[in-house]
Amino acid sequence: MRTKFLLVLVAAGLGSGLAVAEPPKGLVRFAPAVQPAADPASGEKHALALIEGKSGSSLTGKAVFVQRGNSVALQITLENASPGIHAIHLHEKGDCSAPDGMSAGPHWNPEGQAHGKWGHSPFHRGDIGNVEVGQDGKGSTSLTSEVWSVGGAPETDVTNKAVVVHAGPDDFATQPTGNAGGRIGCGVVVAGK
Ligand SMILES: [Cu+2]
Ligand SMILES: [Zn+2]
Repeated sequence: MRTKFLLVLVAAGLGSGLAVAEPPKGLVRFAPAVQPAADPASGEKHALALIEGKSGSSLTGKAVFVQRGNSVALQITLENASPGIHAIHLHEKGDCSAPDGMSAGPHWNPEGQAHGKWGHSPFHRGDIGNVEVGQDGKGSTSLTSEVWSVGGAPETDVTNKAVVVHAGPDDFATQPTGNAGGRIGCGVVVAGK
């Protein structure tokens, strides 16, 4: 009888212990859902390219894509780059394996247009433009596009493309490259990060 009474007490104690422990667990699980990589509640879709140095450059950087509705916002930040003006494009192959970045192929151009300057037709869908890198090796640029998607129709989808940084500036005229020189940085655009 006494043993049974103790067991009941122990069971009740365990029960209340669990009851106390459970809510914090639930909160811990719930909290990260407020800002996940891809948020189904807000409809946002995210993609990320981590840019690594190519052709002997020690450049690092990242490109963050966020789709809200029909608009994709891109933010690119570079570090450890050589000071000056550098062209940046989306190239059609999500392959940065080659030491010179050539594995990324040509500019992403699903509409078969001429190379040019973003927003001034004609231009490639991958013609992001130029970024200025300061004496501190840092540079950044941003762009909002209505003709891109994150994971949408193939002719709009930025994922599995490559963000390529060039040694020189894009002249927005020379076909089909903008005469931007070698490839000093490359990063594959990956969805959901
Ligand atoms: Cu390029
Ligand atoms: Zn182009």
